[in-house]
Amino acid sequence: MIALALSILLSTDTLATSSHLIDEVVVVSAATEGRKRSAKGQVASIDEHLAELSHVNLVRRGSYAWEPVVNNMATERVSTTIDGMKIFYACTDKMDPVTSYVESSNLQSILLNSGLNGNPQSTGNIGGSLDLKLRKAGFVTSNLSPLTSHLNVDAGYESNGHLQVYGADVAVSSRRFYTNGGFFFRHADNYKEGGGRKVQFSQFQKVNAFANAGVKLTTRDVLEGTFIFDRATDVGYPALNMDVAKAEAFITSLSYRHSWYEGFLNSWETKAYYNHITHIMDDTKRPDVEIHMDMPGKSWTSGLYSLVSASNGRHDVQANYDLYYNRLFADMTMYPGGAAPMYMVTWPDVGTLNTGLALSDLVSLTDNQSLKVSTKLAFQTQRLNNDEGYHALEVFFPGMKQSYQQVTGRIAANYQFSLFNSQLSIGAGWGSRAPTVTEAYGYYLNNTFDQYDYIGNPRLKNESAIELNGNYKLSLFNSQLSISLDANAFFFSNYIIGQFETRLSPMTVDAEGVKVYYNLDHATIVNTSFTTDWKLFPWLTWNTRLAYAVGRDDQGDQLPLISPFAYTSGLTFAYKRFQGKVEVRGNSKQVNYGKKYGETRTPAWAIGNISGQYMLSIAAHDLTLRAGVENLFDKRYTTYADWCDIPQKGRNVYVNVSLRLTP
Ligand SMILES: [Cu+2]
Repeated sequence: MIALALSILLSTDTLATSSHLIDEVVVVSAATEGRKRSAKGQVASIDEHLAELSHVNLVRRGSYAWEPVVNNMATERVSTTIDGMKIFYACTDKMDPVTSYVESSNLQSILLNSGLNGNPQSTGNIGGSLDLKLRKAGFVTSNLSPLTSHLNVDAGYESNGHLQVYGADVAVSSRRFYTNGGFFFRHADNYKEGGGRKVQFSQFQKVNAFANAGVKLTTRDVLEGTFIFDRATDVGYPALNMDVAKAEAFITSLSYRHSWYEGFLNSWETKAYYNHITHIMDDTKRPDVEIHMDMPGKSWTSGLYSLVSASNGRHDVQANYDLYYNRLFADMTMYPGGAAPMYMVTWPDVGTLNTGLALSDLVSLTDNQSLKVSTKLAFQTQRLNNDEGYHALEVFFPGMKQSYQQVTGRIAANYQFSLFNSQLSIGAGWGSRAPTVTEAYGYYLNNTFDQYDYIGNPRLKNESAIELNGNYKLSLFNSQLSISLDANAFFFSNYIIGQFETRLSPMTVDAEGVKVYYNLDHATIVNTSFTTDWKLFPWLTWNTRLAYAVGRDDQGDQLPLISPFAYTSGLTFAYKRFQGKVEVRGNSKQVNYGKKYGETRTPAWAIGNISGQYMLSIAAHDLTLRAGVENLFDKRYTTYADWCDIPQKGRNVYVNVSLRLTP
């Protein structure tokens, strides 16, 4: 296990991940034996790939752009980066998590660090961090062929919502140079819930183009550039009052890497990046809009990081310095019939300058013991650049400043011990986060989940948490059966959540009232899971996973959006080039739900899925055919994470084909 961890860390071109039990990877493109992967292959959406990670749940507001929740913590407590680049969403209603601005064809894999013990290049947060690893063709390393090239073509169709997916990309590599790039297109109409009723405003369309290139300046020096353009249009959000006319991202980076092939130092990579996001909401297609609104949002981020990796037989050290500047601006214009339009600034052009230093060391103590230690310290300055927005907020917080400084940090250690057929991992950490722009400076942001208008609070203190985690894995019967138990607990101080403010009245028609973000003295979130993986026969594997979580505030009341008891059980068959799977997944009735925070109880549900895959190779070309049925019995159901209880998809039959041509 440790040897594997070291070999992965030492090769700079593969995933820079330790195989500590707290880390998880889902492979997006190209099959890698033994790794998690969506049954739909590379045609699956990013959201479907994320769903394969056991620490991840997804909040749905429609059939597009689901919000990843890690360890039962949403966006505020999760860091998401693209190849180490910081990027911030531009919607005040969380319609566009960062993961919605990439496509499966852009990515090699998604790496999850659970909790506070993150890798230095993912900026880290209390709940965990997701790093989306870009797919780069890479240089030719063998002497057999000086030049290689591939052409990938993907096409997919899903019956429910007539989802169509088309993608094509090319890659060319030599010893000194590589480039790859391609296009991706998705289009879906309204989907049908179980029973056949159409869910209005659940359509979407997305186009994506990407390009990467690398050049070896010397045998030790590499220059790499990446570029992604992503545009979603006509995206419906059945759980919200508005849709999206356009959500567009432009993501680019340039990096320089020096490698050493002997000695303590391995590599030193410095990357500069820039991205911007434009998000335009649209309510013109909704039938009964009382007051039409325009609500655009914008996010710009530029930054750099410089990462040094070093190792000897005992230590694997990484040090990362990072710096970024982000600007977030959103406003709203309301058009009441007959009266003059009303204008307000909802995110007051907040400029955030953040800089930090992170260190990690994976120490091999003995052949069967290792210790991973990581730490980060960051300084942040925020300034409200829009005077109108600043003065509007100042009415509620007299004497508030126009700029704020925060210091955040984290430190964590994880010890892993292997003995014969078992592995034990225990860890502890402390970390803090600064309030988000919405939590600190948001202005009358309507939340359809509890029907309140939310106002930010510039006087919030940083939230912090102590994390304890443990994982035990046991292999039995010559490794044919593996059982693992996983648990983590987060003890928060100054937990940030919206609280009802009786003195204020709402702006949104039909809103229940106004909530302002405050710090709760303490809160607790505990996650547990139990997994078995049993190879019954060489051709048949049985996997089961059970998960249970609890979240409590300082009064002992339930926090909202905490998963009820969840289970998955599946049988995977493999015979020659064929692979098939049948599975059942479901949730128990939501016994503990955040009633105080406007959450309603979700009933129990269970669904069945089947999928199959057939691989064919002709000469050097590969053809993969996949087909399956989701929600086999067309059950009408909604999960605890479905915003405003919008129903999930009914029965869905899908087919897709991936072709890889190697001339
Ligand atoms: Cu939006």
